[in-house]
Amino acid sequence: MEPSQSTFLMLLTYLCAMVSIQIHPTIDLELQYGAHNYNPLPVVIEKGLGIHVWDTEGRKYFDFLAAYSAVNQGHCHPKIISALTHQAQKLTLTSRAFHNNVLGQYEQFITSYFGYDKVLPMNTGVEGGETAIKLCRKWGYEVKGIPANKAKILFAEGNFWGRTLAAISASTDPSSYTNFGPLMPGFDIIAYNNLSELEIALQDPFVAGFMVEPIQGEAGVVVPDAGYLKQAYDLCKAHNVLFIADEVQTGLGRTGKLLACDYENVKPDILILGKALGGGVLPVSAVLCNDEIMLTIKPGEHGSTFGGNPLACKVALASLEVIRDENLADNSFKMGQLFRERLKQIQSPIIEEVRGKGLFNAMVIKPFGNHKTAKDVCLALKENGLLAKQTHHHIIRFAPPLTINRSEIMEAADIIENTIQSI
Ligand code: IF1
Repeated sequence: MEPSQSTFLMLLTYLCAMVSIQIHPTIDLELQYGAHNYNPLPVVIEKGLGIHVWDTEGRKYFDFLAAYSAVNQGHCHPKIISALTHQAQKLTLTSRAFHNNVLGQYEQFITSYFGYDKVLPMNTGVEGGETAIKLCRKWGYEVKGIPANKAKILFAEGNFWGRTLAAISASTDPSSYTNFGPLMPGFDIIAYNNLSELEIALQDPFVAGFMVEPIQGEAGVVVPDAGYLKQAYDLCKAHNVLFIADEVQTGLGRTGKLLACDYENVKPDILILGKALGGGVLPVSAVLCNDEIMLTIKPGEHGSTFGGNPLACKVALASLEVIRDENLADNSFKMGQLFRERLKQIQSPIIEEVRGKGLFNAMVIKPFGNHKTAKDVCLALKENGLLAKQTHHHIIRFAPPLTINRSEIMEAADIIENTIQSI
């Protein structure tokens, strides 16, 4: 976004706040009393169930963002809500100072489900990323033998894994890191989907890990070439470097497989999960790896107040059982195929590309009218009963809950076509 545009937007926001224009009482309160760290679509949601949400006026929408893939199981899934409410009336938080009767059962389930020796439970996705980096560095020093404080971790251009100082230190998006410095050292950037750049970077013996999204989400659902993940993994193994998969957004069925890495039978050395692990009701993240890496962290060297709390564990168990028992990955694959085929039939001069895997899709929009962008399409979609969010001005992400069925996905595609044609 140009500085002048952002200044104008800020001015407009403050003007609304100052004169308290009644856009909507709730929006007004947010403008007046909340940080202005988001610029949401002008819709106030009051209720969610399955693939739909309703605003305060009772209007119904298809939710095609699913809270950035944190609601893969659909809003307020009965099994997940039941797990939440039952546990909430029994025990919610003990901290890790004491054991609780749920954590071990959850850890056994999730490590067996994904095939790893151990799991380190955290809360948000970015804490999962931070945890993975700490494990990778520790392993780099204590197992690989990298000299103290010399470890490097590679990231791909266009990566996004959260908002902490470490996450923005890896970012290549100025809006993520400008004026938040000094940034964290030891992070090197290579082009995404570029094996020769990776091979060159891996010549450095101080590289401990390569952390990468199997499909880049925030960058605009950027799908790498077939074979990239497997060849990147093999290159990392050839140089004794850990392959770290950030599946916070692509995992848990979103791309049509349980994990996006499954498309190439890649088993990451460190797997990061988040978002839908909490079933859309609680922040739950997890870092999975085998003992050689996980046991480099000793008691007292990492953790968090809420990490592994019994309420989150019960919710995560239910969230994973729903994904397994309702075959959500398979449904994501089939509905995604249908959806992309349907969108590709839309004849419009403003559509540049439709891409994705499973129900993780994006439409690239050419600027149209007098500098109208993807945001204007999203505003029009909202008026027609479908909520989606643009990323980087010209890309619309379409990512509904994975429970969507054939008639619903076709109805949603009709809304998208009618909206595009009406613009
Ligand atoms: C916001 C974006 C998506 C992620 C990947 C880790 C995290 C995320 C691949 C951190 C989080 C969220 C952040 C959220 C919006 C959303 C987002 F637009 F910001 F970039 F999905 F693409 N790895 N992504 O996508 O997980 O700490 O947020 O639980 O900041 O508004 P988190």
